[in-house]
Amino acid sequence: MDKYVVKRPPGETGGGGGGKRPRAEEPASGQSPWQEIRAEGLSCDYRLLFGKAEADEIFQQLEEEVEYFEGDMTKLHVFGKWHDIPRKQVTYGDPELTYTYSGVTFSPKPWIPVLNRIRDRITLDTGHTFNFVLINRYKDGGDHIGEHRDDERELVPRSPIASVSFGACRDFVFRHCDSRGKNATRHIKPIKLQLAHGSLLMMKYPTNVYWYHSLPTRKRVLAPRINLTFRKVMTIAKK
Ligand SMILES: O=C(O)CCC(=O)C(=O)O
Repeated sequence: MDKYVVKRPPGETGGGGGGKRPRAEEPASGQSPWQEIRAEGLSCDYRLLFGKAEADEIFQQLEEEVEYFEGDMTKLHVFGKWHDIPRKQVTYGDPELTYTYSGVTFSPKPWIPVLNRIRDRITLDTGHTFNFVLINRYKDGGDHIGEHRDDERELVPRSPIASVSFGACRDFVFRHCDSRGKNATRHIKPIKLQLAHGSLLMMKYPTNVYWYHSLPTRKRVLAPRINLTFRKVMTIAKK
């Protein structure tokens, strides 16, 4: 199977039900209907969570209030070598939590009001709660994130990841684990989405078991983008 499906609720007009690249229109205010993105082993839901005016305001607040990691925290350990990450990054969350990503263990900074505002909105909208967020800031289309899965051991098994985006609309690509690189055993088409300003992508189980995702470089994109992935991390009692 190399097809995926974008479903809209019955009666929904405009855009049809099988578009390949879900790109949300911008309603004057508030939310758009959910688009269900389904393929073998992939289950995601996408919608505009914030209308333009609110998304603009939140983007500005994030720019003013989020403090990104500096120094050694801006490096990644990949195949035995340290690299500067091609974007800015930081984690916020409940005290005591830690999260290891590409060889680096992150301790979250304490929650700030703008992050609680976004987190509360996601919970209101989806019923899911989150205790941790990883924030990535891409200054322009040269900044990117390589193919990976969000399958860290610290995550609560089967919990969804809520990915909220502000700023420049960027392409986001899912690739099935059997269809990667020279050793691919199957030909499953990648799934390409565009993540718009104020949008929410819910990545549900088992998406991160079978599918890698990336945000590729896009030289024509000149504006910044901020992405926040809200996660549920296990709290382990300290001895
Ligand atoms: O910026 C994005 O949309 C992707 C971020 C991401 O892949 C991650 O936080 O794991």
